[in-house]
Order: sequence, then C-alpha cells, then structure tokens
Amino acid sequence: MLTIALSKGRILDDTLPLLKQAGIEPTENPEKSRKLIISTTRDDVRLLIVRATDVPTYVELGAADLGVAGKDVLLEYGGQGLYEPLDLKIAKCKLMTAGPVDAPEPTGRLRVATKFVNVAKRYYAEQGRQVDVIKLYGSMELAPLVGLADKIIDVVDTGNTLRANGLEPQELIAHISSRLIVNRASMKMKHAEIQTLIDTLSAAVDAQQ
Ligand code: PRT
Ligand code: MG
Repeated sequence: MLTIALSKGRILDDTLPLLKQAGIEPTENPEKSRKLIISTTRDDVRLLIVRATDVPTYVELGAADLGVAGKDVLLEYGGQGLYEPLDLKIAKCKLMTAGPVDAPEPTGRLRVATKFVNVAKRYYAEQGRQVDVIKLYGSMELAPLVGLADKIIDVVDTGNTLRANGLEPQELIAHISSRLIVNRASMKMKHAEIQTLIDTLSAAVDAQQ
C-alpha cells in the first residue's frame, strides 16, 4: 500500500491530473467529502487529506509514504528527513518580501510579519540585517497597515492581494513550485513501486510543460 498526503485546494487540483496518468483517481471527490482518507482506483494507493503545512510532518514521520508540498512549506519545515525527488512544476508562485507602496526603508531594526518565521530569520541573517520576526498564521497583508510590522514575507502569485491592500512586492526570496516528497524508509522498503510512480509522474510533468 502507498499512502500519499495532499492538501485541498490548488495542490490537489493540480496534482490529480498528474496522478491520473499513473492510474490513480480518487473514488470520491476529496474537496467535497468529509473523509480524510480517500481510496483510489488503484487498490494499492490511498490519499490522506491534510493541511498544506502538515504534509512534510506526515511524510517525514512515515504516516504517509509520499506527499506533495509547496517549496515554501519545505523551506520553512527544513530538516534533512525527506527525499524531494521531483519538481511537479505546479502551484507556482514567488516567496517575496512586501511593504507599503513607496514607504521609505525603515532605519534600524526591521519588523517582519510572516508565517515563514524560519525562512525570514535565515534570509535576514544572510544579509546581516537585524530583524524582529512576528509570527502570524494568516492575513499577513494587514500587519503593515496597522503598524504591527514594517514588511511581510509571503507567497505572491498575481500580486492582486498585495495591491488590494496598498502593498507592493519588494525582494524575491525564492521561486516556488510544489514538490513530490518521499519518506526515507519508504524509499528503501517500497523502492520499486515508488520509483515507478516517480517515473510516471515525471513523464506527466514533462508532457504538461
Ligand atoms: O490555506 P491554508 O492555511 O490551509 O494553507 P496554505 O495557504 O499554505 O495552502 P494553500 O492550499 O492556499 O497553498 C498551498 C501552496 O500553494 C502554497 O504552499 C504555495 O506553495 C502554493 N501557492 C501558489 C500559493 C499561491 N500560489 C498563492 N497565491 N499559496 C498561497 N497563495 C496566496 C497568496 O499568499 C495570496 O494571499 O493566495 C493569495 C492570492 O495570491 P495573489 O498574489 O494572486 O493575489
Ligand atoms: Mg491558503
């Protein structure tokens, strides 16, 4: 049995067409079902529906053999406990700093609000810049508008959300896409099945470009 951890929303939407190429289709609609374990048209494959930020945890700890996670989530999660054999080239966006339009660069200690606390600390440490990182769980765009922070770090796609809140993208931290991740023990114990799946998905990714 292969267990694949996925999050609802854009990752699920973009991963299902790739899985279909491997003969894997959910037997009920994961977006609509209340079930968190979804069987598939392949008896040997099931899906776990988890929060996007929880996918690496399920895979590293072996509750799932494989998963699909944004590179942003993986950068924040860190660690060496996962294989990342394939860029699925889906759910593309950019991890960026952003701040109020035309605001002068603050002097002294910078206050940065983000859910990517580890990424933020690493990014500013590399620049030798002193920062206070403020952990938020959502609606990051609000923070500079109400004086909670000078800047935010968030993923940006069209930039519409930033613009709607009087913010502009500033520095690019990383180009982001979603990656297939694999548990280390599973990669050894179920090598043939997993390698076949990786090869099929890799061909499906190439066909989609
Ligand atoms: O929603 P939840 O809190 O459960 O978790 P999540 O937000 O991490 O999950 P989800 O499903 O929203 O995103 C999953 C993955 O999709 C992320 O980890 C990214 O790798 C990727 N991705 C691609 C994005 C976007 N594009 C994106 N635009 N994730 C989030 N956004 C947000 C963005 O931050 C903004 O608030 O969508 C909003 C619209 O973006 P604009 O720039 O087009 O306005
Ligand atoms: Mg979201």
